Amino acid sequence: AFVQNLLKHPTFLSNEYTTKFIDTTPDLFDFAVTQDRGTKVLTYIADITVNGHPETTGRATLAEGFKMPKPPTPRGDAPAGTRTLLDEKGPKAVADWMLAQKQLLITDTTMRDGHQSLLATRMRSIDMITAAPSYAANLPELFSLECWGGATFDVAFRFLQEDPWQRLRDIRAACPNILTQMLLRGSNGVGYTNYPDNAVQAFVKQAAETGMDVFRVFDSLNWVENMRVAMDAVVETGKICEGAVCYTGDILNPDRAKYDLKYYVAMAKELEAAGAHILGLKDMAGLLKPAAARVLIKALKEEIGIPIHFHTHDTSGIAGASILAAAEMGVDAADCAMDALSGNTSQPTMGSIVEALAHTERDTGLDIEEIRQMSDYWEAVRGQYIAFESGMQAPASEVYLHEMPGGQFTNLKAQARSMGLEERWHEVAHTYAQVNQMFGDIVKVTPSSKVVGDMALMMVSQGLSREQVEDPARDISFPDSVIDMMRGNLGQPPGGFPAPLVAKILKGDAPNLDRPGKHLPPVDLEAMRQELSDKLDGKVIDDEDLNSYIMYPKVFTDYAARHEIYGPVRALPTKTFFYGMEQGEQISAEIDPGKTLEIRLQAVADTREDGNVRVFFELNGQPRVIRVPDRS
Ligand code: BTN
Ligand code: 3PY
Ligand code: ZN
Repeated sequence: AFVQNLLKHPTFLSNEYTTKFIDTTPDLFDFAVTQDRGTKVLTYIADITVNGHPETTGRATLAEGFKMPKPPTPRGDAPAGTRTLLDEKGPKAVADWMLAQKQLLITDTTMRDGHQSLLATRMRSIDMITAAPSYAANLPELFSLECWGGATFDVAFRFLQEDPWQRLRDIRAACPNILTQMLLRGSNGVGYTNYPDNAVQAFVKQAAETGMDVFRVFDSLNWVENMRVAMDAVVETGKICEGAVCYTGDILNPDRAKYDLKYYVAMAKELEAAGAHILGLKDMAGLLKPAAARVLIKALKEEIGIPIHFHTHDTSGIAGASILAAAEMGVDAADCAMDALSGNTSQPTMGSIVEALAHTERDTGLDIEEIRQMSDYWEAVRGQYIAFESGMQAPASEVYLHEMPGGQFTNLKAQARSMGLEERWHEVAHTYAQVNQMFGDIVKVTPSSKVVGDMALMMVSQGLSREQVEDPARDISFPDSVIDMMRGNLGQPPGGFPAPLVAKILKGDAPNLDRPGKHLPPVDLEAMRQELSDKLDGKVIDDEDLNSYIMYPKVFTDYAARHEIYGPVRALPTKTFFYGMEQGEQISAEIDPGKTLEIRLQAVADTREDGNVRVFFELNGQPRVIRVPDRS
């Protein structure tokens, strides 16, 4: 009834229909949904086949002769790995083991930062879960799989029409022996704003229950005070707390004295004292040059007693050298991406780091042949996401000027393009650097990086200079995110924000200098559960749904509404999800363990006068006709 209703709705039949229409037309939901899941999935395929996917239409399309990605065959059962150690002996034992052994431990970021930084975070769960058993059997020497958190959480709901919790649960089940790892933005959770303490605590607890092992916790202004709630919550779960220092500036450059060696060592000590099992060194923009890495890692190894885990980005093209330098000075673990999803704004290339360290004291113990085979799989996977490639052709030293995080770089470039500023990209980059100085030289990482980006785009598009923005006599309409940050809603950077600028932006209002969470009332979890249930026709709300709703109320309910129409589209192959099906094509979609839909597209009829198209399928051998509006 719902879909019939939807298909007949006048707005739906016009060209104006988008997902927004469903969200803004609540009367569609006045009718009980009776469609079975097979019909829902066919409705999705029919719609995409007829009308195209809104995100891939007009973009580069799959290469000729594209073949479905096939993972390497798992060689036997999953042997014991790092996860086994955590399960049996706990987080402290993992940290001690990291310190005690010689090899450079490697985290694979392909399933999180790799695609976040190269493919706008669009990688779908099925492509990860398909590879997970091969990781478990063939690459059990990996320290961890970074596969969750950062931007993956909201992108899954918003753009991929799938549930990130289910992704985590499935990866966990398919790869039980290697640690899973996530990126947690401290009090900002996996969002862009500070949440009440109990929301952060509930989220961490749920993530641990669903399958997360290593939580890399950071704060976007490097304010340890604002990390404690999240760090304590992780420690409470018995999982591994990696407290991260975000690296910015250049410790060897006397002109950037604000973030010098002493600053980083002091923050590392604070994190160790705060209960971190591991110290994360999070170089989100790839600014730690090899010589500086040598100095920094040497000092940290001397000054702290917990293992050090180095994360960087290859935007400049020499981040691999920084990893090797860090390895030489005894860094315990480093992040790499599988070759096919490495380099440029992503992490350095795993196979090359493994080769570079082979037959040295820091030999990673990873099998290069297994890496090559796994990378072949990722190469085929990447081919499916060609519509989301950024077009970045080469590494660039300009990153040392603008200091944009790898995950932001291509995004901001796309944003600049959409504002007609594409030819002025280098100006945007320069302005980004000026805004950073104007804000007092701050750490730039989600969400503070977004604030700097918003301000830079605004200045370039309005032709404003830093002097004009700072001029007390000149009226400036600042972006909301800038006002919010100056109010103190993301916390405080070292030394605070420049007082004259704060006064101008807040028009004399006093900023909040306390930890933002101190003044946020706790969320009433059970009231939120009830509210969500009411919005979803009395559905029983589990803790995963509740935590999603707390983090992203509208994103989650929009997802849930679309889920009613399209069903478990997560089970579709990625090619089908983005491009629909061809006549005569047959696919399988396992919508539950053991429950598989065999789908064959027979024909697409001509559009009728009423604007609808009939799409003829065979579903598990039975004919099915689906009507969808032609909006193409
Ligand atoms: C998305 O939100 O982009 C992913 C879900 C799919 C949206 C479907 S695709 C067909 C229809 N047309 C739209 O513009 N949105 C829905
Ligand atoms: C994120 O917060 O998503 C990041 O990747 C920051 O580097
Ligand atoms: Zn990163």
